Amino acid sequence: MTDPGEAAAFFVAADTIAAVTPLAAGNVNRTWLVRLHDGGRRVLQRLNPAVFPDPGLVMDNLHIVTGHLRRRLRERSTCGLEVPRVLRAANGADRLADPDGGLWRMLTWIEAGPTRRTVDSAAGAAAVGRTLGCFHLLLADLDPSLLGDPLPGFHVTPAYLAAYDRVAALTAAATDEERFCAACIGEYRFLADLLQQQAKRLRRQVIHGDPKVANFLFAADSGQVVSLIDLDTVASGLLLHDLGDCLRSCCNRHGEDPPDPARTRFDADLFSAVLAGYAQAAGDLAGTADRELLLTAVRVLTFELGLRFFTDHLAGDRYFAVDRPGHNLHRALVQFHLLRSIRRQEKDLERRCREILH
Ligand code: GN1
Ligand code: MG
Repeated sequence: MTDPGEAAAFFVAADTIAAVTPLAAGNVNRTWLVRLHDGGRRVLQRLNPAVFPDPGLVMDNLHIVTGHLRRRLRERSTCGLEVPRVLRAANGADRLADPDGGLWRMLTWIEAGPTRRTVDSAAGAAAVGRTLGCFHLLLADLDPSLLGDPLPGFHVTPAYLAAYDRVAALTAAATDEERFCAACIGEYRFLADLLQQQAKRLRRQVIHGDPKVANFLFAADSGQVVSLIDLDTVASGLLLHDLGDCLRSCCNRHGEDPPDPARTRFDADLFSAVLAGYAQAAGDLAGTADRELLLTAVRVLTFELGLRFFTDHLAGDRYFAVDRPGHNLHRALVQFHLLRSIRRQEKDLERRCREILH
């Protein structure tokens, strides 16, 4: 792999660089902060070729989406979002391919407080909801067919289930925790087809694809969200994919990697706050069928992520970066406990949903 210092020096002159240090990592790509001698900051990223089969396509999508967002933001002052800019090297190149198939790029640095992996107040949850609503509204008139598919099969839950079934047929659950996950998948596998079956009735447009809490940048000094980052998965999708994923992330106060997965709970008050914020910003973008199936989407996306983590665990941790053996199993347990917690509160959550998104 190209050294991050070398990659940084492709985009900016080597003698302007003061330091290149790793930034709070995602589960897939690697990210560095580049500090310049003049005090400037840049973001350097390497797109993981093991996950994105065509990283160039990801870059092309990024240009289309950020360009559209900037144009619409100039017209609509109610949504105050900062949009990262793709920077170019002196020779005009916006990307650097390395010999291992990875693709490097440099983006502007967006000034914000530290990354938050969880939301701890209704105000924070409402800010997340408003930002997602703004994001969807700004992209509502971008033709989805202009974007390529960065990750074929992403959010195709039945395909994840089929992949799990193939892996599980070769690797039997061996521990109590693995048996718990396998039992949850048995219990909830009916969820896999529910969004697909209704897809024709649901709103499809350009979506984010990965709107988890850590991708919302909060200002350091106010509770406001200043940006929604990590635009590698932007593509044509269902509004409910984003809403389901955002809610499963936001309403889990202990986060995706807590000490004790069994204590994971789905927080109904945060759920209400995200929905209220979303409705305030997005108005009636979500139609009748989207509103009817919203809680289903939260369950499907929670199930899907549990399934993805557990399958990766059984397959030898090939997709998600791990810190330790069993890390993906631990992450899967969290999602399955979250799913059970949603089940226990289903009636109350359905009622809240009807009241807020009438
Ligand atoms: C991955 O790379 P990161 O951390 O932004 C994953 C998402 C999952 C998320 C769970 C391309 O996101 O789908 O929801 O982990 N992204 C991809 O933390 O698979
Ligand atoms: Mg991501």
